[in-house]
Amino acid sequence: MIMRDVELIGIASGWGAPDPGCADGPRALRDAAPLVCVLPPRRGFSVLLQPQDEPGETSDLGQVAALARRLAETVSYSLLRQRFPVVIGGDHACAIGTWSGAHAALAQQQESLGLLWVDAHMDAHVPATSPSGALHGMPLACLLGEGDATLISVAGAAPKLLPERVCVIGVRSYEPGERELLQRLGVKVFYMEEIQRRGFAAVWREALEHVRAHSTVYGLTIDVDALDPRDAPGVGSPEPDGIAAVDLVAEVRALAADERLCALEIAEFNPHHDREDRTLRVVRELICAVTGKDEHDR
Ligand SMILES: [Mn+2]
Repeated sequence: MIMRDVELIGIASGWGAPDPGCADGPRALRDAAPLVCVLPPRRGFSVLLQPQDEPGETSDLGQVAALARRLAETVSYSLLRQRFPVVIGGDHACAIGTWSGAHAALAQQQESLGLLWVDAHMDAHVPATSPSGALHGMPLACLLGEGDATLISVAGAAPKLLPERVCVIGVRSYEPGERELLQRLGVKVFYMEEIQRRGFAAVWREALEHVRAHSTVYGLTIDVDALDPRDAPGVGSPEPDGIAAVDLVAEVRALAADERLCALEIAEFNPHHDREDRTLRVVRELICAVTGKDEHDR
């Protein structure tokens, strides 16, 4: 199991998404039964970052960039103290902060950062290709050094990720522009169709081996919408026919023994769309799985 202390970091922001409801994800998780696998009863997040301005006071981009800088500092500090950060979004624009911060800390230690990106979408738009302009559709492009100058330079110069160190898994909804970007850069994408054909475990193993072969340490970012909406309906952009929650939880549990896994991020949990706390339960299971413990262990 993970031997480092787990540090739970919440980011209560929906500024990157058209539906801001996932800002309430961290609080919904905190207010549910205590996460005894990670935290003593009633201890909440180590850090819960919230937007400092009211809607309308600044631009979405200003808010997202300011939060990304604070999150990057928090994650970087956590890693430099040998902790294992678990970031709970918030919309997936939080990935800009999480992995820019991880990159900054790891570069100081002469480590190279890889990333497994589990998502129904590619999150690889730049402003020119995005039909909606929503920033939660852009974090992977930003981390690869493509897009808005403010966002790509959070916590240091771009790029934070090299294309060969990244795999995207579970994709089934995207626009041509972002597909072209990932193809041009050479990022490996495992579509849902391939997962259905070969099985999740086989595809996961290949993606993991690819990321491990090209980096010294790696992170895992999970957009909850990668999962099948029957298992995880509490998201802003549901897409049918996704990954079975039980499959992903099993693979995350297997990673708990890997010292090269440096951080976990779970984004886009929107409690307002949840049904019977299904999504809440999956998020809790994923957090406990990465610690190698059960929900009820102490
Ligand atoms: Mn996403």
